[in-house]
Amino acid sequence: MTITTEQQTFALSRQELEQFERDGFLGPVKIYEVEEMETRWKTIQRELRDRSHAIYPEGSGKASSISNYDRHLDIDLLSEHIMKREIVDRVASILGPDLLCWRSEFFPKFQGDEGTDWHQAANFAHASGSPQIVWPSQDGLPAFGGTITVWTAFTHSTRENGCLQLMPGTHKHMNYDESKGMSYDADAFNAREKDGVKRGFFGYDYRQLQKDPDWKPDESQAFPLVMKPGECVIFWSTLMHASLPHTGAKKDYRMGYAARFVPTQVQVYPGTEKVDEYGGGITLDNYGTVLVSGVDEFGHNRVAKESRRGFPFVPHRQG
Ligand SMILES: O=C(O)CCC(=O)C(=O)O
Ligand SMILES: [Fe+2]
Repeated sequence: MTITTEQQTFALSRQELEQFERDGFLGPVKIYEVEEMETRWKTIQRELRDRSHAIYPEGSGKASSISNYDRHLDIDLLSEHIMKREIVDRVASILGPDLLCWRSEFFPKFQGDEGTDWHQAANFAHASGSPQIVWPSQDGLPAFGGTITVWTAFTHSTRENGCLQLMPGTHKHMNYDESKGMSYDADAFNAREKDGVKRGFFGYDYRQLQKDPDWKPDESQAFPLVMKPGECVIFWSTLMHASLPHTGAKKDYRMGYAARFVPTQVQVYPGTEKVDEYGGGITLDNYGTVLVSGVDEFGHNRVAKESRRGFPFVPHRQG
């Protein structure tokens, strides 16, 4: 009798990889059954309110968008989520086996909320002014950068409740310069229209970062990504992405949860102790990256071995 110990992996096929390279995204990809996601989300929602183990204190008002970062470091179901083979194996196919999760965040849209501005992010200096991820330079030139984002729909995501929009194939050229700086204006929330669509960037106007102030995103290239609860989309943060405003019913809110990954050679928050953005601030005293796969031969970053509630972060082995 032969015993097979082979474990299922979720590595991308060659065809999927080619598609990803061409389009800059892949999805929707099912991670959880709808019912399972709905059950999980109920528990997560309850646990989110308990900040006793969260690494950042609660932000007030608009700053709450920043204090909802990194709850994978204190909520077991989110710790488990960012470590899920269904996610990690796929990201490892793109970035290589040695992988860090450096950020997770919630993206809610409630009734009446504006859509998210069109944007691209390479080093995530856009709001704080300091690069949050820095790739090693290549041939003496600064590397292009970016992170792989896995955005999972925790609720239905529809045209009416503010689903994501993507522009395929736009991930290799940056239309924005993240070092330009944007001005924060809490009053601008839900107050601006851009080409007839209510949009903003959580208190900023992403158009301020345009390399060419006269340029406009070509909306004809965009398509809305409708997703069921438990489905995710995997995309380069340098892909042109946005979301529609929530024009639907009150009970039909949408909740996305983005987990962001980089290979271990990337420096996360280099030289940064405090991050000021979105009208709030966080200190990184309790922050750590999570090694979700492989080994860290670089030692650039603090790596959390377990969550704040003792969930063990045991990296997966690829291959
Ligand atoms: O969910 C949204 O509206 C925006 C998400 C986003 O920009 C991201 O995940 O990088
Ligand atoms: Fe984004």
